[in-house]
Amino acid sequence: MKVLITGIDGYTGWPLALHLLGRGHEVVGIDNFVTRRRVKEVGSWSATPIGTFPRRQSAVEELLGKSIAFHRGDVTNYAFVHRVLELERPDAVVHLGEQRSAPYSMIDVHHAVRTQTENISGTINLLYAMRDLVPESHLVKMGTMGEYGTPNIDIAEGFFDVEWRGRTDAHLPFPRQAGSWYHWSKVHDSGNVLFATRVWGLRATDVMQGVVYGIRTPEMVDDRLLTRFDFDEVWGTALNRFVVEALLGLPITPYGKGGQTRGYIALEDSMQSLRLSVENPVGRGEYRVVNQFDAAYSVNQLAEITRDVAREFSIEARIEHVPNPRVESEDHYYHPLHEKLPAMGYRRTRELTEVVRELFRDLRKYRRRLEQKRSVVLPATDWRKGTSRPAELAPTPMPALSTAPPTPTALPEGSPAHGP
Ligand code: USQ
Repeated sequence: MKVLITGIDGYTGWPLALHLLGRGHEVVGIDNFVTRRRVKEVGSWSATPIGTFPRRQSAVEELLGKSIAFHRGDVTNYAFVHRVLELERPDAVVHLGEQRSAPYSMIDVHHAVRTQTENISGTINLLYAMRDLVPESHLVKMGTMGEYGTPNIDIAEGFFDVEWRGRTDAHLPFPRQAGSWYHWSKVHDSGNVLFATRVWGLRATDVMQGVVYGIRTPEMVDDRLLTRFDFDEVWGTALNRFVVEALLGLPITPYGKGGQTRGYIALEDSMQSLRLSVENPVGRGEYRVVNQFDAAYSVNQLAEITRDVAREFSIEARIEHVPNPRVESEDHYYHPLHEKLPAMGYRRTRELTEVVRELFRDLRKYRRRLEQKRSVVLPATDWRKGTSRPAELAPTPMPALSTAPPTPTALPEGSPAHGP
């Protein structure tokens, strides 16, 4: 299959490209390198020193004997999206090219508006271009388990049957109660994708993914093939950050009581899941929701596992509950269903503790890079205040939504030279 990945330069986009190539698929990518710039904006960088995109492409050619076609550009630019789809005519589009950080969206009004404008308009652009150019193609859209929030009942896999005031309705969307402007942007996307499948008969899978952890997949046979790894308070996620905190001698930081429970999945198994959704497309007009995670853990459990594994590496890590910068339940019921991926053949391959060991082993190598950014690890972005360290997080102007003619899609030699 020919698969277009938007956001191919990112934490999951890059390993997905390697994984699909390894399974014999043809891969085309889009990225505008905005995550590289925004991680810099908060004063951080990837723990792994990832190369420029042309270097990544060369490494794939040299080490794997495969090639990745690439178009540098922004999915919020409709002309660009239209041009790429017209040229490439993919069988599937995996849409990962969105602003993915909840804390980033909560920094201030500019970051909130930017998150929702970019995420929602990028998805609508893709939907229109797919309708007009590749109506048979299958959209695999990255959503989030965070769309559902933490209700006091089991969480359905997208839809459920409801009985109310003596009447029943089958297959109503399960209620969404997101916890950040970012998570709400995914809720709005879900409604828009569902609508497009109904009115235009598009095919779509909406992936409700839990928190992803880990640093490597089997295709990363050389350091030049590693993916980015974020650990700062804005771009890093819970378990990955806990390992970095332990390595740096900082306290491991469950927010508040630490009973916040989420679904988690290892990077490698996230790749397996996305591939299965791509390889098992839905029919025309069908909108499938997949809950993509392996098991639920509270942040207290993750903190304890990290502390215990740290001991194996002779590190005495300390767990310190810090005031919760977010507004969220810290002690709640959590039982989401996840039955569709196993029905497609999904099998968990990575145990969490084993991946935590791998994180300690791999990250020791990048300790100096972590040390240099230790000041941005501890929490700072506060959900209630909607602001943070102003000097470092000054909002940059909103980019105008482009109506310009198609931009050149070829990557000029050496142009995306942003460092990690
Ligand atoms: N948390 C801590 N201490 C920390 C960091 C996080 O206790 O140092 C807590 C948070 O308060 C939250 C939980 O850990 O309750 C998860 O937070 P997170 O930062 O790991 O993940 P989140 O902000 O929810 O977002 C991440 C990804 C996002 C994806 C989402 C899946 O950044 O792109 O959509 O995970 S989910 O969490 O299922 O919504």
